[in-house]
Amino acid sequence: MTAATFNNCLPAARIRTDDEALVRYGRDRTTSFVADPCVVLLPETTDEVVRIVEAANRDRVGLVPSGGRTGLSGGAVAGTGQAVVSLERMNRVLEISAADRLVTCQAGVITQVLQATAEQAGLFYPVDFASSGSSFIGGNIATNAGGIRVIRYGMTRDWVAGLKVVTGTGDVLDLNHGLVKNNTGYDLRHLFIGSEGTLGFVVEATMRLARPPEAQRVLVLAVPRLDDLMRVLETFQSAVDLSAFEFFSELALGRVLAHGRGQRPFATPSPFYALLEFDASADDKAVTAFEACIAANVATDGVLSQSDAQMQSLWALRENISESLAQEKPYKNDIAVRISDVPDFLREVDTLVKSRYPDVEVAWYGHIGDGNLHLNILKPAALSEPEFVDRCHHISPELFALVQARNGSISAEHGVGLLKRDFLGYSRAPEEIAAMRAMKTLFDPNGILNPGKLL
Ligand code: 2HG
Ligand code: ZN
Repeated sequence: MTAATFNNCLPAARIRTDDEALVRYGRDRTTSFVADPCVVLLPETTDEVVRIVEAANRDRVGLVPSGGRTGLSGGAVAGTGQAVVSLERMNRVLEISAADRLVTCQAGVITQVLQATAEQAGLFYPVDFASSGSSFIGGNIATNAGGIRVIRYGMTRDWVAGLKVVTGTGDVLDLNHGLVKNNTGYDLRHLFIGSEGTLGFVVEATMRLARPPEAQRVLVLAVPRLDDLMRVLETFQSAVDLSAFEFFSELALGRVLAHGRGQRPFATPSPFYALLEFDASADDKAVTAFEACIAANVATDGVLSQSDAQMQSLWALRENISESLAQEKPYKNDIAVRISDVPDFLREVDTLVKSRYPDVEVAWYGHIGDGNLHLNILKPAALSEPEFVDRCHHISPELFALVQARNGSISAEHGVGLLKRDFLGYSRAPEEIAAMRAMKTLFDPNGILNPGKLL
């Protein structure tokens, strides 16, 4: 395949074949897949995306949609001869309507820009995560990104009121138009959310906005046992509306501290920590819940933020974990079960890991209030990356069998991409996968969109 396929789609300056571009745009944050694109395309309009799709169909070139490339499942890794289509030039906020509480923007708008735009209009875009400074709204939609406040505000899907997509056939679908109520049959919008670029390019989105929250407080607790985390959750949830309920292990915290990205919250280390966020007006109730946790010995210490700066530094302990582990090239697991299954599931996974793989280190953390655990298996220094990945592929089936036994998800928020594609059957039934393939054929009959991902 050559870049010449796209010569009539875009001005030459936005068709890049230089090594710097091929390396930079060819991959996401994963490191174990080979990226080898032949060209990077930088469209500025929906028409240009349509022309790119038409040319790719004619010459059968695979197109890899590229946003902020913060993904952790290889969804934006371009294989040999494939063309990267970066949406970074489609980065305009098009309209904000306070009366509708809606903002319409192009796919390449950075999450933090969307948040700031909402704030300037006295509104609030609540979906938030550590990579919000570089992730794009289009990528968030393509992966149905979750993050740290799902317990209160839900996933990206819950905020998409309208969507413009270019399908694999080059059709432009303008879906739902920002309506609140629209019962006119299949809601195609939801098919494209979380489709990981396999059905179409998200080019524009209309996102819902909310009333800004009141001032928040962050509480970090020392929790002696994994099981106790759920007792802490129950105790607090019955007293206050939580905006976040996160957890992390001492091992995960240790890596953040070692990289100078945070300070120990209490003098005495604890095996696990819970991080809770709630409205400052609920302080008294939170203190009562905290005392109940101490009395029940499910928490042994705690620190409550007294200022915005302290709130940020407590959040840093959790939000900097992924980055602090990155150089150890961990094998990422992003799994979820129902909240009621979490305690037993945690015990099973912990037992499996400790008994079968005593020599691997596991950093535990995640959005435990959503039943979502990030379990990062750390690469022993002595193993090469391919050896390590191969070994983890042996661990994964056992772990995923436990997930499957509880009808859980092998990818709660990062998506399937290349990393989890071979394991999709642990979370989706054969009939579901067949239906997904049929949809893929409908919207992308020549299989040009993000080939090899998800299915
Ligand atoms: C987080 O919750 C992100 O910090 C990244 O989803 C998780 O790197 C990970 O495994
Ligand atoms: Zn996460």
